[in-house]
Parts: sequence; structure tokens; C-alpha cells
Amino acid sequence: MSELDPELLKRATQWIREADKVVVFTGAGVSAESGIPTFRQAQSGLWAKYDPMRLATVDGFLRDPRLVWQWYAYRRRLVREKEPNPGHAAIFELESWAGELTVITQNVDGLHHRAGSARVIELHGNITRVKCFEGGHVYPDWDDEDAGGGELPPLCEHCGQMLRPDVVWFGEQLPEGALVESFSLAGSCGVMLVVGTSGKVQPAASLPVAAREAGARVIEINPEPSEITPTAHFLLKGASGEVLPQIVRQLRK
Ligand code: BV8
Repeated sequence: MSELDPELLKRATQWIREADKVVVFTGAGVSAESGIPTFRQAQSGLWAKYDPMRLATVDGFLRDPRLVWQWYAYRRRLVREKEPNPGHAAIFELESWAGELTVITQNVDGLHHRAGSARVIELHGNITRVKCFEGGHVYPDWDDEDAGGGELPPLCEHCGQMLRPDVVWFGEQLPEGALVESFSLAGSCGVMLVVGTSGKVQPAASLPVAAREAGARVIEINPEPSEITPTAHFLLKGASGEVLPQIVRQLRK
């Protein structure tokens, strides 16, 4: 385990203690230690030859609905087999020390909910929820086994349209309410922890900038520098499943 600079660790815990409102903004890196590949890691196996950026679009789905549906069914199975990791658990535990803590996540795997976090804003939707193509009918907690071996994608039982994952694809607007609430929290929090994101996807990646501009203390947790690093007060260089538990241990002292 990489030991963190004790000075930075102390500063992080002091800032968290002093903050009335803390936001933890997460990306795919926080789920890496759960065994869920990050968005930009090369896909493995069957999916290695596909580019997520092309599959996670309306055009990609319309071009080959069956393929895109199967990609998401594969990812739903993967997510259901995996568990939250010590990083998710530490974020849940931070709720005991921070005034009001909200998780704003770009991830669609639902692991923050499963780790017990009380307030989670899912900016890009949730892969275990599906909806009909026009979006009117939603099927929470979709089970691919129940769908049986029928045509893929399945059709909506209410309107007959193709079903699709209830996630935000590239080129699609983020859920209005989630976005407004997230920028309001960024503009009013005392501390924003930015965990496991490359900072490449907009508008989510503008949240740390909004927080810094509004006077928040911004701390990044990532094994590598990212596009967020210039915006952060400092980077705690390491895996979130190792760094976050060290912060919680320090807070317990
Ligand atoms: C929008 C759901 C308005 C799907 C996702 C041209 C046309 C249209 C739009 C655009 C355009 N140019 C730019 C845009 C905007 C576009 C965008 O940002 N493109 C980028 C890529 C150039 N954004 C959009 O389209 C958004 N909508 O703008 O609407 C609009 C509408 C029409 C026209 C114009 C504008 C919608 C974006 C949402 C896309 N959906 N997910 C699915 O999952 O299938 S985003 C997807 O990427 C995931 O949610 C993922 O979380 C997210 C961001 O990536 P990261 O989380 O940062 O993951 P990444 O792999 O990149 O990085 C992992 C990091 O973890 C690394 O830094 C690594 O070092 C670190 N790490 C690794 N291990 C660990 C770790 N950290 C800690 N611990 C570890 N152990």
C-alpha cells in the first residue's frame, strides 16, 4: 500500500472536519477495485474489439440494438457479481464525520447505493434500470434471466417499443434535476473529494471547477494525475480503496 504524505493526509482530514457540507464526486476508478473495468481501460474478452464510446450512443444502439443490449446485459451481470470495495465503504463511513455528505457519481453500477451511502446522485443513470426507447416506461432492477430467451432487445410490454438501458449516452442530456442539484452542491460545499475520474466527460467534469471557483477545498484521489489535477488543491496519489480508508482511520483518531 502506498503511504500517503502525512501532511496532506492531515490537511484532508482537517478540511473534512471543518466542512458543513462535503461532496464526493466519483468516476469509474472508484469501482476499479471491485473488479469493474474503468471506462477507458481496454475492454476485455468478447468486447475488446468494440469502442465503448461508439456503443454508448443512440446511433450505436440504433445501428445494432441487439449488440448494444447484449453489451449492457454483460455489464449488468458483471456489476451484480461484484461487490462494493473498501473505497465505497469508506465513503459511506465519511457520512459520520462530515456535516452533510452527498455522493455525485458518473458511474452507472449502483455500488455506492449497495455500500450504504444515503444521498447518491447518479448523473449518468443506472445500468440495472431499463426503459422503453421513448423513455416513458421504466423497469427498475431489470433481471436479464427473467427476460427469457426472446428477441433482443426485449419490447416494452406497455407500448411495444424496444427497451434500452436507463443510462445517459454520449450526445444525450443528463437528467435536468440531477445536474441542477449537483452544480448547486458544488457551489455550496466546503470540501469536494474527486475520486477516480479522468475528468474527460462533460458536463460532469466541470463540477470540480465550479466547486473550486465557489471557494470549496478540492482534493483529488487517483493513482494518476488527471484533467482534474490542475483544479484540485492537491492530489492524494493512490488507489481509492487504499487512500479513502486511510482518511477514515485518521478521522477516527
Ligand atoms: C451532453 C453512461 C449535452 C453510459 C457515460 C460532441 C457531441 C456530443 C457531445 C459532446 C461532443 N463533444 C463533447 C461532448 C460532450 C460529451 C463528452 O464529454 N465527450 C467527451 C468524451 C469528449 N458528453 C456528453 O455527450 C454528455 N451529454 O453533453 O449533453 C449535449 C447533447 C448533444 C450535443 C452536445 C451536447 C453525456 C455524457 C455521459 C456519457 N455516459 N456513462 C455507460 O456507462 O455505458 S460516461 C462514462 O464515462 C461513464 O459514466 C464513466 O464514469 C464516465 C467518465 O469516465 P471516468 O469515470 O472518468 O472513467 P475513466 O475510465 O475515464 O477514468 C477512470 C479514472 O480512474 C482514471 O483517471 C484512472 O486513473 C482512475 N483510477 C483507476 N483505478 C483507480 C482509479 N482511481 C482511484 N482508484 C483506483 N483504484
